[in-house]
Amino acid sequence: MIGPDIAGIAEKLGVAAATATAIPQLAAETGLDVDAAYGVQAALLQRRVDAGERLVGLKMGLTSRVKMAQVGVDEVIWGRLTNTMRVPDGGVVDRAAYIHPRVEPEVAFLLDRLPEPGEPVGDFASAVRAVAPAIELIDSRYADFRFSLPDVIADNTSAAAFVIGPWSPVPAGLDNLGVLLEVDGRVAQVGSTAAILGDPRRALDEGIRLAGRHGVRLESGWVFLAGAATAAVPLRPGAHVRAVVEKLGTASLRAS
Ligand code: OOG
Ligand code: MG
Repeated sequence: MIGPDIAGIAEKLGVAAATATAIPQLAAETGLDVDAAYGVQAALLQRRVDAGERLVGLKMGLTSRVKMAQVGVDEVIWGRLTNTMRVPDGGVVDRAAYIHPRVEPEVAFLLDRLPEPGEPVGDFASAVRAVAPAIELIDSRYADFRFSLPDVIADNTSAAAFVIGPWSPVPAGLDNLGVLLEVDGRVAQVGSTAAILGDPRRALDEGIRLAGRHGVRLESGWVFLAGAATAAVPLRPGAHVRAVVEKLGTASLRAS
């Protein structure tokens, strides 16, 4: 049997993102499994690199129960971040460039010295140079924001844009910090970093392990998003969004 057409699927997803046009789910129809879906993701990244973008980090997805429940997929996943997805803190995103964008509060790590493949992170403070509050803008390329596990992996885990707030030195504990998502000055979501695998530091171990399975090794200088601590909320035109993480501060964006 011939396997799924990885390049063809990447092309469909790439065009959907570039033109902000939703497409039907495609994993069931094409026989795409999780491994092949990460292959599509790699092909999507290659398209971006060919267009001049740079890989700048990695993001985790579905590291919290609320996120799993919101999208109906219960596996931890990871995706790739490129330089053009980064929006300056306080910057404006063009709402019309996305299909049905949602925002969610995240914790970001600036990676430093990573262990050899197969070795545990051990000392978190030497693996991570700094931490920051962050916002991720996700935008599933599938109609109605509905997808299966291989579908969302192939779609680079809905990655679309991200904002990193001010970096701070790694604090003693990261496991129980309050998290707020505010829209136009009103609290839209409340949570705790404990929602992220019990402790967001665990997201790094998972990222190293899961990306390693697909031959991707995390690098010093990369940004790493640990996954949202709360459900995501739709980004409305004109909205002003702030993610506040206790002790770390605030990241913000505005939608045009
Ligand atoms: C998948 C991406 C999930 C997170 O932080 O959990 C994610 C989605 O919700 O569309 O980025
Ligand atoms: Mg996220």
